[in-house]
Order: sequence, then C-alpha cells, then structure tokens
Amino acid sequence: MTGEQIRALAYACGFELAGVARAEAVAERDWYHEWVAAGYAGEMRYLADRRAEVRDDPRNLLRSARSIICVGKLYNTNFPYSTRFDAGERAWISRYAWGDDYHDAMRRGLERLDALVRQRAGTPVESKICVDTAPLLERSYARMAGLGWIGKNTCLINQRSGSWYFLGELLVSLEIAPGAPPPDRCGTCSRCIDACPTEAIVRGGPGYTVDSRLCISYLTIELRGAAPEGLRAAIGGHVFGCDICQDVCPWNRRAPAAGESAYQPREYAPPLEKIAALTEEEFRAMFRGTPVTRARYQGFLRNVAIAMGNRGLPQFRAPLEKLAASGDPLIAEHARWALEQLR
Ligand code: B12
Ligand code: SF4
Ligand code: SF4
Repeated sequence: MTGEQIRALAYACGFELAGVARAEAVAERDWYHEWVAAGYAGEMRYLADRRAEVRDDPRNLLRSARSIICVGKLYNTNFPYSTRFDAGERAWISRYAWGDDYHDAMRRGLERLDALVRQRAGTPVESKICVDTAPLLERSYARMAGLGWIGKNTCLINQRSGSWYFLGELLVSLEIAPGAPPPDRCGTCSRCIDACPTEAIVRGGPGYTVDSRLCISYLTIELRGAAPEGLRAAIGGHVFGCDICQDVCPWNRRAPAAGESAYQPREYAPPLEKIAALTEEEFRAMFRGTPVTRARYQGFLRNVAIAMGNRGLPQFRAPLEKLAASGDPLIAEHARWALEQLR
C-alpha cells in the first residue's frame, strides 16, 4: 500500500491529517530520557517508570511493527481564544476539554482504519492502536510522518491548519513508504515563550521543551496535591488545562473549526460561582464524558478556589468561605489562600 492510499482511508475515517512513519527508534528518545532525568515529568509516574524504556522503540509495543500510521483529529471550534477572553467572573477550561473525551472517538476512528487497511492489504496484518496513553513519542512520529513540525511550544503544528489536533497511531506489520518531516517554520518567533505565564517553556533537546512542573496544564490536570504557592497567581482563571501558548501562535490565527459537534463546548467558560457550588454528583453530571473528570472533584475545586482568588471579585467571598469550611483539607487550604487574595 502507498502513503497516498493510507491517507485516503484515514480521511474516510474522519481524520484530517494522516501520514506514515517508520516503526523504528528515533533520536528524540535520548532527549526524552534527559527530560525525565531533569525532573520535567513532575509527579507523572507513568512517564518515568519502566514505561519510559518502552518509549525507546515502537516495536516494544508491537514486535512485528514496520510502519506507524499517524493521524490527527481537529478539535477547534469558532469560540474565542483564551487570549481574547476577558470575563473575570468566568473560568477557563482548555479547548480540548470542552466537548466529548477524544480517546473513545479516536479509538473508534482508528478501529475503522484498521479494518480498512486489513481489507486492502491482501495479506495478514498485525496491528496495534495507540491514543495518548500508550508509551509512544506521538509528536515525534507525527513529525516524521509529515503531519507537521514541532513548535517552540512543543506542539505539533500543521502549516495549513495549525495545532488544534489530537494525535493517534496505528502500528502495522506492513512495509509502507514513509513520509518526510516538514521544515520547522517557527523562525525567529518566540510568542509562545513570551506569553507563557509560568515560564514553563525552557531550553531542552534541540530547541525547547516544557517543564511540566511549571505548566498550568500539569498544575490543573495532573497534579494531585497542593499547587505550589509561588505559582498560584500565574494560574489566573484557568481551572482545567491551558491554551495560551497555542492561542498566541500565528499558525493558529486562521485555524479551521472541526466539522462535528462533539468538540463544541457544553458550556463555554462557565461562571466560577456556579462551578464552586457543585456537589461531587453535580460535578460528575456536568462533566460526564469530557476530559475534565480527569482532574477529579477535589482537584477541580482546588483549581476553582485558585481562580477565584486570582480574579479577586468581592462576590467570591461567600462561595470561598463555604469552600474554606470544606471537610477536605486540600480544598479548604486553597480557599483560605484565595480569601487572603481578596483582602
Ligand atoms: C505528558 C504530556 C503532557 C505534559 C507534558 C507536556 C510536554 N510538552 O511534554 C503536560 C501535562 C504538561 C501536557 C500538556 C498539554 N498537552 Co499533553 N501530552 C503528554 C503526553 C502523554 C506525553 C508527551 C511527552 O512525551 N512529553 C515529554 C517530552 C520530552 O516530549 P515532547 O515535548 O513531545 O518532545 C519530544 C518531541 O517534541 C521531540 N522534539 C522536541 N523538539 C523538537 C525539535 C526537533 C527539531 C525535533 C526533530 C524533535 C523535537 O523530542 C522530544 C523527545 O521525544 C502526550 C501523548 C504521548 N503519548 O505522546 C500528550 C500530548 C503531547 N498532549 C497534547 C495536548 C493537546 C496537550 C495540551 C494542549 C492540553 C491542554 N490544553 O492543556 C497541553 C499543551 C502544553 C504544551 N505546551 O506542551 C497532545 C498534543 C497534540 C499536538 N498538536 O501536539 C498529545 C500528543 C496528546 C494527543 N494524543 O493528542 N501534556
Ligand atoms: S500550556 Fe500554558 S503554562 Fe503550559 S507551556 Fe503553554 S502557556 Fe505555558
Ligand atoms: S508561537 Fe511562534 S515560536 Fe511558538 S510555536 Fe508558534 S510559531 Fe513557533
């Protein structure tokens, strides 16, 4: 099969980007280990434990793998970027988490692609689907497959349609001619580095990398305990993830919106007072089927308290006092901190 045929099948399965990379180790694996050794993975153990070695070679995931079919699914909508959003009483949830959780949709699309590839191959095929959670350097292979370059913000950027993409892969035992990585088009731009509120984009690898411990995305989604006090002010109104380094990127200025309704916001920038009052059951009901549940109720209310403190509006006093009286010490401590900011 040719790369062209693979692309046509992937488009038919609902993916906007597709290409093929060789299923072999890439030079970036060394940078990955350096990244972990520098402590940049923070508390994300799944990046640093024995699974770190699995990342060294895709054949550790499927021994017979010869090629990686890399796909990209657009999730952008026409709603304004966080950098154009100025409503102090509302919370910012990052774009990728507004609608349905992408993992299931990506997997379904890749299963369809897998079936089509098997049908067309005319020979037995071994395969494996990977989406996000697999120990695979997804951006590196997507770059090798020609889907885009890796920007200074470390996101994969497509020249025509920007970086609002989820990535997924189908490892196959077929030999397919690979694509070629496109040139780096960041040039002298440094908008993402300058705009990052926590200076999380640091020098690393052949250019830049993200120190997760400083990244708002990590602090509001992955971190389980208390947010470091020195970083709380910079979190601003973010309650789940962060889009700033992509919002300011010139390659996203004319990014297209996804066709399907799945990624439309269920509620765009919900009012902080509303989400501060959610019971655990209401939290689950409001965010069921979206990525937001990953923060868990406790982490989410911790984030809401920080955002309220940063926004500093007097009407937040009463809801924060309620949170400060919570039986959960983590939520109560962050609410007390937020009340201090109001003063
Ligand atoms: C851990 C993780 C995080 C961490 C760490 C982020 C990071 N930059 O590494 C945190 C929690 C902070 C995070 C945040 C986000 N994430 Co995340 N994350 C991952 C995950 C699970 C692993 C990434 C990883 O290995 N990081 C370690 C470092 C070393 O890897 P890296 O930056 O990718 O760098 C490698 C390559 O970029 C390459 N490289 C870097 N520079 C250069 C330059 C050249 C010239 C070359 C050749 C190569 C190269 O070498 C590095 C080593 O391999 C991937 C899924 C996966 N399995 O890959 C999703 C993934 C990267 N995340 C994704 C998303 C959407 C996000 C957020 C936008 C979510 C949000 N809105 O809050 C933010 C973006 C923040 C940012 N600027 O990166 C998408 C990215 C899609 C895209 N278009 O790039 C992925 C691919 C998930 C997916 N399947 O769609 N994430
Ligand atoms: S996601 Fe936000 S905090 Fe993380 S690197 Fe980008 S701008 Fe900085
Ligand atoms: S903002 Fe500029 S430097 Fe950052 S990724 Fe986009 S083009 Fe590259």
